[in-house]
Amino acid sequence: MEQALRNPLRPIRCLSLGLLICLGAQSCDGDPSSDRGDTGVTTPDGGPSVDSDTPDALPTRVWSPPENISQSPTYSDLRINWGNSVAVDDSGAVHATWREVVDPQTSPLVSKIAHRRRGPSGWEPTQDLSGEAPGLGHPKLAVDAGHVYVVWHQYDPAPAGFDSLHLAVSAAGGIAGSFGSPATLVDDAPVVVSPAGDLSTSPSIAAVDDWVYVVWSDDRVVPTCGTNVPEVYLVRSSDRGGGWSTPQLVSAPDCRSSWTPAVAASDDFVHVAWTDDRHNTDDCALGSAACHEEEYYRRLADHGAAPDTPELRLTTDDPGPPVESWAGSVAVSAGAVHYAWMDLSGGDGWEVYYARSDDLGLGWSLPAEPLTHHAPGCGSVRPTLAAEGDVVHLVWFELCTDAAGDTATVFHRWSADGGDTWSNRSDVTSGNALFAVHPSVAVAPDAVHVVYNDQAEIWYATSPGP
Ligand SMILES: [Ca+2]
Ligand SMILES: [Ca+2]
Ligand SMILES: [Ca+2]
Repeated sequence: MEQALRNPLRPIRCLSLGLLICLGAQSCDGDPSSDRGDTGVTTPDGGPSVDSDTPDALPTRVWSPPENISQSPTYSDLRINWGNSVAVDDSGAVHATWREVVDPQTSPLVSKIAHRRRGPSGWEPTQDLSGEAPGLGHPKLAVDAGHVYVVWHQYDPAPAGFDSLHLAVSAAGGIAGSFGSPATLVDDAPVVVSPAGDLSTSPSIAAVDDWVYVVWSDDRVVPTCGTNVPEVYLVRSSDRGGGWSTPQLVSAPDCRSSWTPAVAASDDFVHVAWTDDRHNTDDCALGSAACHEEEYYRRLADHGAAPDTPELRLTTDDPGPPVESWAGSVAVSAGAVHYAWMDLSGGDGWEVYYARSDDLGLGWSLPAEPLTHHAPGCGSVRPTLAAEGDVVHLVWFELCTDAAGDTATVFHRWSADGGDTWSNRSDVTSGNALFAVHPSVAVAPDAVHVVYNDQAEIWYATSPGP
């Protein structure tokens, strides 16, 4: 919770004080235009710096014209890259979920959760998965075995900090009218929240066959710490969301924040990666330059019953002042685990880095260079990954500060060899971005699908081929 003051990227900002600011300025949680690491950055040589123009690289993808899929008079938004806002099922149907803010004058915002399905005949009518309620967080989804699972949190600041996780399930591929009423997945007792406290927020969800997994950062009281500290928890279902386990810890309850958890699943393994503050050497709440964050990973076996690896540290800052690492996205395919996150290593603002394990999480190859090279005055943030066989897709947005007004564009790179080599980047918006942020990507054998948020609407673009 100490990062409430320090890190403007944290999710809770859009659930409390930052709500109205978020709507007006398009620069709240996840739109890190106010982040100190993103202002005034320049490349070392002062010249243009975009993603490398590599000879013989894979062709860049060509995208369909962006399609407005929310088409609502209310404010439609996406946030938080460690869960998926888009997925594609075995039939090829595409599923997107987002939040509709129905009353921007309220705090917490009165919102509802939306889902839309793109079947063989195109986009079907938008479905409301929840009623209108204050404090609904941004939904994330997973699909498998004919089921669609959408999870979100709800934050209620009064009379004390309190929140819960909710889940809506369709057993009929997300077609109209097939979602059941939302069930309460995790219902926290009210927690004792320190002044800028965080709560159960921003879950990530994965599904394989009958199994469904939800991870989230929950700052319920950790008895050994004597206070509330965010740690990563998991709940799981063996029967397609019918029944759920009690919350179990994934990160060590060490009195240092562990959060931004992402989850993927393969066979009976569950892969969880997150950002961890255990290496902090100073008080992050004071904005100390010594604040230290690193990326961590842990595998759980037997469908998440128990960890079968230690917590594996993926990042290590270079000598010198520690730097922030944040907000990863995990995908698993063809025996490999792929992880991308944003990092201030290099001293030139945020860039996206990528790591891979070729043995389902036991050993990891770590990058020497980022996968992005942003333009001067910009930052590369909020990566999400999707993988299909040896094909890996990465999307992110590049946020640029400008006296005439900040801009943001969604970019994409892909790999056909499991992440060894990558295409040059392409602009998913085909030049149509005004302030395009928070992309999410999904892949199927016949197409790759991206959604993103721009100007209070949700936009979709696709490219043929895996
Ligand atoms: Ca809208
Ligand atoms: Ca911890
Ligand atoms: Ca770091």
